[in-house]
Amino acid sequence: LPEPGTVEFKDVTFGYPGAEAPVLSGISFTAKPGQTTAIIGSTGAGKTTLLNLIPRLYDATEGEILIGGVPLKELGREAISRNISAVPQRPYLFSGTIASNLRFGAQDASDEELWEALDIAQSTDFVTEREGQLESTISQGGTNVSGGQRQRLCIARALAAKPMTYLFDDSFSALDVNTDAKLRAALAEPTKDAAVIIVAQRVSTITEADQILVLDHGEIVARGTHEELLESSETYQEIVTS
Ligand code: DCP
Ligand code: MG
Repeated sequence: LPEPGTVEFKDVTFGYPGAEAPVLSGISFTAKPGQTTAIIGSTGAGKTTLLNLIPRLYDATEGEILIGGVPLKELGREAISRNISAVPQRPYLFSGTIASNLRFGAQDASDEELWEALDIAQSTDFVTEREGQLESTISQGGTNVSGGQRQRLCIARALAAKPMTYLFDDSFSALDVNTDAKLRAALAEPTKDAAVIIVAQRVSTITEADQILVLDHGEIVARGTHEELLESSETYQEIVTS
């Protein structure tokens, strides 16, 4: 059996209910623990759709997705939410305290563990400055924090759950270059044994990935490291220079 946390797509096709054409076709790849798999492609290519199939927001129309060698459908909801943390493209905070937002998926986390997650997510400063700190209140939808702060709190929430698989959907886009770099460096240690899948718009953020999948109109048109793709893929070259 593959290692726990391994994500395998086997010839996956997916179409939204009622739509004529599939949004994803013939998707096959393996995301291994200890590695970063990046997915890049233009808007509408199907990146978010692909990620959303992993925690079963939707089910594949054809083909199979396995986690640690077990088909998703046999794994059960509870195991899926325990093992996978997803930071969605539009990160969402609930009305409630920062602590309760961070404990979504990590009910047993101590305050100390929450502060550790906040530290990695470059959020210690702004949480410390808020009255009540961990107990300070987030309004519905997180409108009383900035977009970048919301993004970082959702990253901290994902870290607090200590999953085997991390899904980041364009999760670093609202951060300035400096914070982005610090956060990514800090993520290396806590995610070192996990399978990490990162969707990105900017190539600059994924050049170090172990494998990059280039998605175009719902198909993987090229794959490899940054250096390999610069040589082999015109689509990748276009993304790099755009
Ligand atoms: N789509 C749909 N119904 C939804 C979501 C998406 O019909 N509920 C369609 C719109 C696109 C295609 O599926 O044609 C792929 O959408 P994605 O959101 O998966 O695309 P990306 O994530 O790649 O785009 P972006 O980079 O803009 O986030
Ligand atoms: Mg998307």
